[in-house]
Amino acid sequence: MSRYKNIMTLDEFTIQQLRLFPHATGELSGLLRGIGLAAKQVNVEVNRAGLADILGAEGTINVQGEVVQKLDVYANNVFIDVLRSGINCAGIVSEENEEAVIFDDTRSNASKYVLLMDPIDGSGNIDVNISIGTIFSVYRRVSPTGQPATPEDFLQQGIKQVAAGYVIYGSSTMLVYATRRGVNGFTLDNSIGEFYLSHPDIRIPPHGKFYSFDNCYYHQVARGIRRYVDYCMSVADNKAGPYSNRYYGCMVADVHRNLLKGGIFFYPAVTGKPDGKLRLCYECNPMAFITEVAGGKATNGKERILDIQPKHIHQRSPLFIGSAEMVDEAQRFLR
Ligand code: AHM
Ligand code: MG
Repeated sequence: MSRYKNIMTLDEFTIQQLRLFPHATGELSGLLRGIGLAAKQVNVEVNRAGLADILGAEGTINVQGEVVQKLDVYANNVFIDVLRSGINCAGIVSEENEEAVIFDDTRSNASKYVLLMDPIDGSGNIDVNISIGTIFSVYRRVSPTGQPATPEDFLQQGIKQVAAGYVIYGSSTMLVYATRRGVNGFTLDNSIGEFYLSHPDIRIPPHGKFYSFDNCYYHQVARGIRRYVDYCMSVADNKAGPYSNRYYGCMVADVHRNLLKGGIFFYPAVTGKPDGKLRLCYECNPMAFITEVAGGKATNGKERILDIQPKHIHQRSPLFIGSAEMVDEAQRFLR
């Protein structure tokens, strides 16, 4: 029985979803519950991050006699360990690992899913106690089950995602995930360690008042983008504006706010970064999938993000993402 009357936990929700499909095996539900468990473990460590100096710097031995790890390394290990010991994932691609981590044991090889993730997004915020996130993306393998996962399993177009989500470690910790059926947000009740369905069926407003862009790049972007930024700030040209600027240095936090309130986030090509900064497979694609299911849009400026065929697991892509009308508006300036 739920602690809050008529509010489901993450586990209850995934099981309820499973019941809607009589032929479902429960594997995706199990994988999502594993992600929820890993997120709770990371959350505990995120909450202690401010004590890092007391507990010891990276590489030193802490009071428990353990080697202190950087939070992104720690989070990476937690997600890999939890999903490796489960039976619902055949392997993981992570921002922290050069190569895919293939689990290659009998139970994992039998799984039809693989996962891609950025264990800590916005890692520059860790030391200053500002929101950070975890991003994940789930695909059905293209290789046959019963064998180890292959590189092709991880190099699929974003449109093929089965589920995608993020965890935001903020003033509250939330897990938001999307399947084709919808986007749902769960808030962690720290006192009992359960995620509760706090934001059912999230829909992104078609227009909003926020633009999220690192203005330090203003002089390093294409002319069309400069003109679009001018438009965002304009009082005369922009009838709905000027838009307020919000930029946390954590895409998860920016996209999350825009998802709930309406807005646009963009990280375009800048001088020295011809493809921007963000990674296609485990940053742009999952956020694009969530945003599209919620009714928004995501493009690299020329092409829909979810249609891009990845060539390399760590490749980068420019990204314009958010409220549908605002992404369309931005695109008019890019042409
Ligand atoms: P990270 O995964 O190494 O933290 O990098 C991704 C982050 C995004 O969350 C954020 O929007 C961007 O990098 C900030 O970069 P910049 O400082 O160039 O604006
Ligand atoms: Mg990141």
